[in-house]
Amino acid sequence: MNATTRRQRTDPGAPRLPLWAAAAAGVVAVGAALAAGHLVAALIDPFASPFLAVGNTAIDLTPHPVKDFAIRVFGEDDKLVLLAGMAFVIAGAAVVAGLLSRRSALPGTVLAAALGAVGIAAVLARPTLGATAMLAPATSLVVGVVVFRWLHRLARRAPADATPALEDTVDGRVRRPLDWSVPGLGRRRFLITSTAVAAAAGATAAAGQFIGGRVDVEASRRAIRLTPGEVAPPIPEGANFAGSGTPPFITPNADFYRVDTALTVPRMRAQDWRMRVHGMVDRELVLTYDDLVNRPLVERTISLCCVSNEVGGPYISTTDFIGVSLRDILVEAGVRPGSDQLATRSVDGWTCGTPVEDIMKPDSGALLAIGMNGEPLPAEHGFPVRMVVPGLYGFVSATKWLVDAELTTFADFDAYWVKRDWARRAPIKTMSRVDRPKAFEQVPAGKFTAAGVAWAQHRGIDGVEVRVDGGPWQAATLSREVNVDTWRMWRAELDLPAGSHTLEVRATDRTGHTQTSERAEPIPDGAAGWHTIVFTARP
Ligand SMILES: Nc1nc2c(c(=O)[nH]1)N[C@H]1C(S)=C(S)[C@@H](COP(=O)(O)O)O[C@H]1N2
Ligand SMILES: [Mo]
Repeated sequence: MNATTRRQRTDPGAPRLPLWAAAAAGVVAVGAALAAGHLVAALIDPFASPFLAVGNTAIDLTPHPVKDFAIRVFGEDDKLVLLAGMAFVIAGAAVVAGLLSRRSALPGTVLAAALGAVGIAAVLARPTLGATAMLAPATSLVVGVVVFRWLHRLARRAPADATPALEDTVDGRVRRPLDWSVPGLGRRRFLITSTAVAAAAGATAAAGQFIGGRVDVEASRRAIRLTPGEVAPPIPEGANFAGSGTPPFITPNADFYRVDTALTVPRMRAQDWRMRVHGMVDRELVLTYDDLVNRPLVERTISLCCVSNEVGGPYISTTDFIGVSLRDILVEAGVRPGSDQLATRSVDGWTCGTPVEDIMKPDSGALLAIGMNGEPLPAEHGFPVRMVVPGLYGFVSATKWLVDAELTTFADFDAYWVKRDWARRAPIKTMSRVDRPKAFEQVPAGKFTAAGVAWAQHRGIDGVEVRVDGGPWQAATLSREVNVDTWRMWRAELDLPAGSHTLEVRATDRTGHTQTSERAEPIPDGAAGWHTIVFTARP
């Protein structure tokens, strides 16, 4: 580097790039960096994509009140909102990197490298990624820095092709802002190059997306036929109150609630699935998908629900799970005395801890589930294999994309949500919900049928009562019980004078426990209290 260029880089009087060219260099370089990292990741492990790794790490680091808020406000779109927000922040950082570099490429280079370092840190923080995964964010860092400096140099050279007026030069150097209004060859070269780089980045990202998604989960699902030896009894007449405004007894797979920390749904083919059962066992087992299919398959109707469900919330669904007895598998492995926790891990690194006793009870109903409503599990519900333990909230029992099971103790291991202050043990609380009327609905005064659902999995619902405006409790009619592990519908005939009303509901389970009015937040072990609806009867 000669003395003139050195002076030019640090000299505050040096000519400056136009704003738009500086910003474009930043944005195009960062886009190219992300795209290159995404493509390299697709060849190694799609989770190593710096963009996704940063997103997944953001989810893991988000304090639970924020996560709760995101789930409440954005529901199942929360991940889309996160990705869009990240894209916005990164694009903003890229613009800033460009704008700080109107004279010298140094600030932008440092910022591009810093963004790359964030990607590396995020990939390092992913629990399931090995050392080779680091290639993806490292590629991003290098591509970001190189492309930024290249475009920056092109941009600075551009106006040099236009001959500056004599009065604008001092010591042969241009002293005014680079005049890009002169449509010289150089300006065109910068525009064409940055557009080409942007297009190449788009194609690279698309290739990464395509290659990363090449694991053909749908073909693997389609090839599977599940024929349980023991089928679930059909849902009896009178179990379903859907005509009264409650959900259908069996939730269609597409409507089944979804809660997980996975930014992108893990994609694994059944033929690639292996699960090791190890830890405090007499015999380690390694199971394949064929091993499961060749065991006795049972079908059980079970209501799954999420600990994050607010009183009156939607995170409960019911399905016919098909699977093999988890108890039988643990019996085969031989659980050593002293082991009180089954620690399970998903392919994306999420972990879960389940009390061994809840699985080993002869009537536990715990499954390694492979099917839902006659089909192989949908990818977003854990294909190929997940766990289900009736009576426990999902975060302590329902590992999706399950790949590892270790017998351990509660003293020795804390699972994902336990590390984030949720409870170690979390049986589902007895709960009831009003589905009709809806909050603030206007209904005709006079005779009106209110309806809803109640659940107390593994204990069973024995009664539901409602009361209007704090009056006497009135018994609701219950739907026929399917089994103690599913929800039960209720309905109640009301006689409503015109005006505003409050409707409250409470359930009693088969242990004789009645829900109390005492409210509890979902954290740490599930919401409690009476679902209360305010509505209006019009004359
Ligand atoms: N791998 C993995 N499994 C998981 C989770 C997760 O975040 N990752 N979330 C759990 C929680 S909190 C619940 S409530 C259930 C939800 O299962 P569903 O999405 O099939 O309804 O999955 C459980 N299994
Ligand atoms: Mo959950």
